Amino acid sequence: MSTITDISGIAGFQPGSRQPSRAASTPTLAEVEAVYRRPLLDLIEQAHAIHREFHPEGEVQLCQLLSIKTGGCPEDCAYCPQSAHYQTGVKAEALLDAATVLDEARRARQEGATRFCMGAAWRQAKAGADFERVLEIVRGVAGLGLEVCCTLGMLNPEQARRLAEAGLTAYNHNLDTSPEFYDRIISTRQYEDRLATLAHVRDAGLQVCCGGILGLGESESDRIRLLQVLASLPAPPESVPINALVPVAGTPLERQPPVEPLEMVRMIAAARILMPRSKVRLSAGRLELTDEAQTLCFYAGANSIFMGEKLLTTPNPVPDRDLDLLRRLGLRPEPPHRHGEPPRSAAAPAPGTGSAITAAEAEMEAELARLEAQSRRRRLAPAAGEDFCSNDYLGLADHAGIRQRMLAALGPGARLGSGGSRLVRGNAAEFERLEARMAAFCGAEAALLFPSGYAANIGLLSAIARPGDVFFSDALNHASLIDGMRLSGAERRVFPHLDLHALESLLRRPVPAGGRRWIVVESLYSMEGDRAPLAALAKLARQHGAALIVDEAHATGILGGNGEGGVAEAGIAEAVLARVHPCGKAVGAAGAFVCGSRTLCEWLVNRARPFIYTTAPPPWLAVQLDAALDVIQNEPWRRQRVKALAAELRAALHQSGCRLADDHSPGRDPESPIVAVLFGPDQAAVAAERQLAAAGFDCRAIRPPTVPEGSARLRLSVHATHTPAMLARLADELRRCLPLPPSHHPPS
Ligand code: SAM
Ligand code: DTB
Ligand code: SF4
Repeated sequence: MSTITDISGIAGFQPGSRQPSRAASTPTLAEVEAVYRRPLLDLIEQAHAIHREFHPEGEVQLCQLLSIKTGGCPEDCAYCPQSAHYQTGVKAEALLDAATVLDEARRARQEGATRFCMGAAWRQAKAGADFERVLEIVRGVAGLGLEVCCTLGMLNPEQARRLAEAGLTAYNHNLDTSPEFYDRIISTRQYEDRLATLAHVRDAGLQVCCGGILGLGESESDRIRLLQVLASLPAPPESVPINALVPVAGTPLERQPPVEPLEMVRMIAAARILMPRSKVRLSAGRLELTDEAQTLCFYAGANSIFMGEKLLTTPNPVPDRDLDLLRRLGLRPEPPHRHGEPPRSAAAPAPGTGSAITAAEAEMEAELARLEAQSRRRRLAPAAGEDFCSNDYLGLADHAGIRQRMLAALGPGARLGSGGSRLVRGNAAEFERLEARMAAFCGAEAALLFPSGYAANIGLLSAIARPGDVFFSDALNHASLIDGMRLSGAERRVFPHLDLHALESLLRRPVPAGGRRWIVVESLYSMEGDRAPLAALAKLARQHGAALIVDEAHATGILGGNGEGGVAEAGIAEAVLARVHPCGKAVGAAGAFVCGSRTLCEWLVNRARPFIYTTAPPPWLAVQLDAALDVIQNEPWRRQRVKALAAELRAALHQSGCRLADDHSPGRDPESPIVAVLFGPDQAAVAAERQLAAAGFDCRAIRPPTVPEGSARLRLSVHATHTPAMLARLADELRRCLPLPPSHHPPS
């Protein structure tokens, strides 16, 4: 059995190539392994989703193969009936003449093929008359409007260039298996020889067709490794044939056991995920696959087959059977290319062969595929199901009274857009009135409205601190706080979440001369649901000459007698430099206030770049925020209900056996509207999200890097609009998502 070793120097192209030596982002062996070894149904499901995203639905490309020079090959590929080393009954023949080949190509086109692939049993493409004839054939086939692919053995750069000039679309040159297993199959050439030809093909601007064979006696690790090498080429191959060995009497592999059909499915699905744009070709070995197995291959992402009763020398299903299967599956052959139009390429051009834009996009694709492989690719999806994930805790995003106020304010003459930044033309009396109201509401001297919570946090922190200062930051602070601290150029010292001892010891350490200390926390943590000990923090800040900054993102509207937030509730307004009150959560709208002294707000007007260089929000936002503040003050039952329901849900979840993220937190609040159910592995949280979605609940899995590694969770948020019956049903459904306790596992 072969072992997996480092890939460096193998996947990269040879010195002298115009290509970069490695793709900008290539999957690690562990990542490929994680994809390959996923439970088969998950793997297929994911592959299918990617397939639908990148390829026309229901389309299968039909390719016709023709052996233009059969047998007598000096190479000793152990699977190949055409090798002169073995007695297989395949006779050595001369290169076919151009007219015969073109007749075959015409017939193939008539039968629905859009790609014509020609194979020659050569160690390397011949120089002289034979090569000139191949070029003539390529020109002729390309002239028929077909994609043209050749496989002629090794190529030098000049041959690759001339084939490209003649109109060749792609060159097939398989790596077949892992670099470690290769010498067990072929002794007359090296893996590196294959890579060198692939580099010449790419350099000539040709598409690369490169795949492998299953069933040679390789291990799963070899298959994983082959996938890694393929996905790590400087640009992914546009075409990836996956063959199952056709054992041919006389070859050393004649007695190999047949490949398990589901192994073909797994290989195809993994190739689809790792190389989303490539055509994945279900190639040799289809005669041994049932219709059902082929169906799964198509579902898992195969979108091309070889048609015709013969491949190069071995049998293949008859065309009628294939066409009948496609028809029964509702699949259709890829339509012919319009004559004279260059065949389109599904894959991004290789870096260096296209424009800077396509090269950049190819890098993005590679990185996205990597995220996909880690189950971390995010996708926008329309909202569906009962809302247990938004931050609209009080139900104000859909409040009839607020809507009425807005409709009344949006009558004739109302300005719809602000027309500029606050400092140019975008200021409005409504904003200033609203800021004064917000300041009074939360007991601050002044308030300043930013377009979003993110803008407020980065604007505030980058404007107040400078290099030489030190931020003391809770480990679970929001990304916008982290970004603001980074932008300021000040040092950042991170203390474990809510750990005041650790904070104190960091505060004791010296800061650079003239440097100031800033402590940054959230009052209610968005991904845990626990609360910062604000009074103790204020005390520490005073003792160590630090200024305290509190992000009230999830506390605004929830904490405090009137919903003014955690700082007001703790009675420490005087000890806090700035509070940030985003309005996109319980306030149900958008924008965010920074509340503090008049001096602070004036400083931000002059120095906070996200305030200065942004178009002011539309004036109607001031109306919506004003109306929402009225509701927050006048309808205290909303926050009381949220808290009571949250306590009920937590109790039910504990009873169901769920672990909550704040179970052991010193800041645990049984009434917190944020209830994070811990799953640990990403896949478990994602599976629970899907299961709940199927039951009609919209709950989202939160995965790293948003939360620490190994702590993927479902973050539930409780709303005033929920009912006890809904919560009970949710808790019940969640219980079904939990892994079985050890005593319930069947004996192994
Ligand atoms: N000399 C060319 C070369 O080696 O690239 C000739 C093409 S060769 C026939 C193309 C591919 O067909 C091989 O790389 C292998 O993947 C596949 N192949 C050859 N014999 C096979 C067999 N008996 N079963 C399955 N696939 C086979
Ligand atoms: C590929 O990967 N499979 C095709 C094509 N590329 C050239 C060839 C399959 C050949 C199977 C053995 C034979 O028929 O000789
Ligand atoms: Fe067969 Fe190609 Fe190997 Fe020759 S080089 S033996 S044709 S697979």
